[in-house]
Amino acid sequence: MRVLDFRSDTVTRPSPAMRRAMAGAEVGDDVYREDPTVNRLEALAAEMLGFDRAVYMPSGTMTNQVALLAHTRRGQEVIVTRGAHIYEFEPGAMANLAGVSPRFVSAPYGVPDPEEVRFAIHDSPHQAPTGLIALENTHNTAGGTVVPLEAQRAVQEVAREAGLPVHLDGARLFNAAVALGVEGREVAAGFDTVSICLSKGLGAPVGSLLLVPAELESEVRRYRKMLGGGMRQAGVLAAAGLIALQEGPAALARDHAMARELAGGLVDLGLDVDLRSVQTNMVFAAVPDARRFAADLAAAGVLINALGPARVRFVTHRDLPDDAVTEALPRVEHVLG
Ligand code: TLP
Repeated sequence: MRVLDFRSDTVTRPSPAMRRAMAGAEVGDDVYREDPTVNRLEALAAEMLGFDRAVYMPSGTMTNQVALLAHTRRGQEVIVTRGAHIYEFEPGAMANLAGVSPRFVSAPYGVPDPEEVRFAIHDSPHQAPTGLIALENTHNTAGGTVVPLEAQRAVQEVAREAGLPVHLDGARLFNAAVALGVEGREVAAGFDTVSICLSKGLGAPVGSLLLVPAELESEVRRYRKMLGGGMRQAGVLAAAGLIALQEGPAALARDHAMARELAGGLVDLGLDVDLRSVQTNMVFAAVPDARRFAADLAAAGVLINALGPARVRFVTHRDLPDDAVTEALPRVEHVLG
């Protein structure tokens, strides 16, 4: 039986072209800024996304946490959307490293209400002062949903009035861009820093980039080194990252179409899927016992993740065969009995 892995787009493996590029990559010591392949990747990312500089790091967790370190002081609050990855899935790093606490705002479909954000900003002797506002696009736990550009701009405006920086966790920024039919730089516009991941739907084996203004670069490089992210001859990885950045975005529309097909099929089987949330490469379904459902489905050769007691997530990606949905649905039907 062929195993179909819908757990995450992080499971994608480097393509043969990536492996060839990795084998032949020109390298140097990146901590001295002497790795030509990393330098090329950083320059390309900065150019594509309209920023002064990009800094290559091992993971999206590191790019997010370095951004927090660069923007905030200990004891401050960071305004985050409910369910944001930067808080939920980055093992308490926010408290442990930057020493900041989250102030949650509700965000149906990943979209916060700017007035709620305005109200969440604190600047009084009685409350922790706000240091940063962080958005996520696409918003993972909201369903892989797209935050519209106007909604981003509304929050940026509130931040600007309050003199606060805004960070975007754009781990799947190109999924948002493809769904909106715009260039990546339009999704990245107006933020002080943006994190993007090459290792998800774009298909690189490893790597994320933090997009920064020139004046933050040296501090960001220092924090990267402090956290153990000075990777020396990282060009062997960046070589795959270059292909991911150049060729990955155009391939994402297929993943999105596959997610829509899967969502429709799951609904036809009687599963509870909010179709309005199926906007990119994720499908969340409500089930009575998520762990049990995921385990039963794994036994049938379909891997998914339980993302709540009664919520499972399917993620589509480039390593799934074209007929993955056709093959998966009868197995889901079998598990549903
Ligand atoms: N997300 C992973 C898990 O950690 C949940 C996944 O399978 O979706 N921001 C967002 C929005 C993410 O979804 C992720 C990874 C990250 C940051 C962290 O990236 P890495 O795994 O490179 O540290």
